[in-house]
Amino acid sequence: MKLYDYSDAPNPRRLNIFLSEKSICIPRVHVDLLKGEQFEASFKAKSPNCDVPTLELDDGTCISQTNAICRYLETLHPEPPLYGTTPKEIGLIEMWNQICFTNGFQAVADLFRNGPDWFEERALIGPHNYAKIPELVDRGRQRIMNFYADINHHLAAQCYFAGNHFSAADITALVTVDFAQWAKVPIPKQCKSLLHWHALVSERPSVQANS
Ligand SMILES: N[C@@H](CCC(=O)N[C@@H](CS)C(=O)NCC(=O)O)C(=O)O
Repeated sequence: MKLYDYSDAPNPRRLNIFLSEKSICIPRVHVDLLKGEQFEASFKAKSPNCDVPTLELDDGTCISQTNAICRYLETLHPEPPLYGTTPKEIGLIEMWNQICFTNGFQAVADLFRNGPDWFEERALIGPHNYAKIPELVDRGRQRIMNFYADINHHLAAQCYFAGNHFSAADITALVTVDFAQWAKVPIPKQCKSLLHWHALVSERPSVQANS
């Protein structure tokens, strides 16, 4: 197997934390996103959405999309389970993973990619260019603040996103919260449960190794 990676970027970081949790080593190929290597024909043939991470299997099959790669690897390396073992855990982890990606990660991406510091015409990832919409910067910030309040409320009742065990949903949430720090939207002081959870998961060796 080969992993097409750009370790500074948040979605590759999600996968790299997952791999560290499971002690899986896969040789990496660096795709320099700042140089536009994701658009080269040879890479697009492997990753039709021109994004990383992308995993190439030994038979040449390529799988992109962080959650799809993690789920594939979870079936090969079930221990420790990061997508649950009971039907209830599996459903809850997938639910929180989706909520964190949609309400959190995409809000930060909107703020970041529609702002003045980002490349023109690259407001969305993928093979097609889209112009920025400056209004999405403020909306992104509002959505992040609402996301913080919502997950703070959720974490007041439990240690981790889907109960008593660290899971893939915690990885997506952690990377989202750290991505929001790049975008200069810190966690408000009053979100005590969220701050507590963030400190707890940030101490994990898998997170320390990919910070
Ligand atoms: N939905 C994809 C998103 C992957 C993604 O956004 N990757 C970014 C790096 S974090 C990328 O490859 N960006 C390329 C670009 O900006 O053109 C996933 O879950 O893996």
